Amino acid sequence: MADLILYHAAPSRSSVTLWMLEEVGQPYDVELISLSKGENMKAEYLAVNPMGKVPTLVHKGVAITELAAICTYLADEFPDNKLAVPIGTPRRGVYLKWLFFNPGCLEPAVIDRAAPRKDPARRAMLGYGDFDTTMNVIADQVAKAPYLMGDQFTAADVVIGANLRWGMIFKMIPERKEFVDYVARLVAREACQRAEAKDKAFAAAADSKP
Ligand SMILES: N[C@@H](CCC(=O)N[C@@H](CS)C(=O)NCC(=O)O)C(=O)O
Repeated sequence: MADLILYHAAPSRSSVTLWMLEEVGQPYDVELISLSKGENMKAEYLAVNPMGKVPTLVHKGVAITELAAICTYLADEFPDNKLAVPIGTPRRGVYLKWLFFNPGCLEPAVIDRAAPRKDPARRAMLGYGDFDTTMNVIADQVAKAPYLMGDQFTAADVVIGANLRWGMIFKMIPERKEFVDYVARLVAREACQRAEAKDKAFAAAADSKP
């Protein structure tokens, strides 16, 4: 058994970590969790992730949850493919900003728009401020350079890029040219394509399971 085990539902947010594992290139095993059959709420899985959510990555017996944390961890732990900006430069701070921007701003902005509150919250109360500003900040960055950290592809592109990609597919994020071009650069990556092919096979296997 590999040191790394991904608890995964195909396709779901854990597909982001599947892509990240392909970028990292270390051996890993996958344990498929069926959300439709409620396997994520069974005691056995709750012992691994008490939130009952995927992904969970287990590394050497230690469970790590939250996809942005998992991607940050993998990039630091396996530095050979230069998917992180190392500690010791202010660029590291900017890199972390983008990793936190997904769960802190992009995802809540998209979900709030998809499931609006009865009484809209004031801009100042929302960590992301407003939807359009959140989108503009990302669009400005990816229009300036191929990746969020300039010429360096990093874990931040996996986290934000995957969200933009799925958000556009589900019509929850506007198909702006900046996003379409950026996502096309990401999808062209071999690791992303490998992850996608594996995910399709995982989904088919899950469908045919009784
Ligand atoms: N904050 C978590 C969210 C994970 C999440 O919501 N995963 C969904 C799949 S896309 C899930 O496990 N849903 C099952 C459920 O809540 O019952 C992360 O970023 O990893």
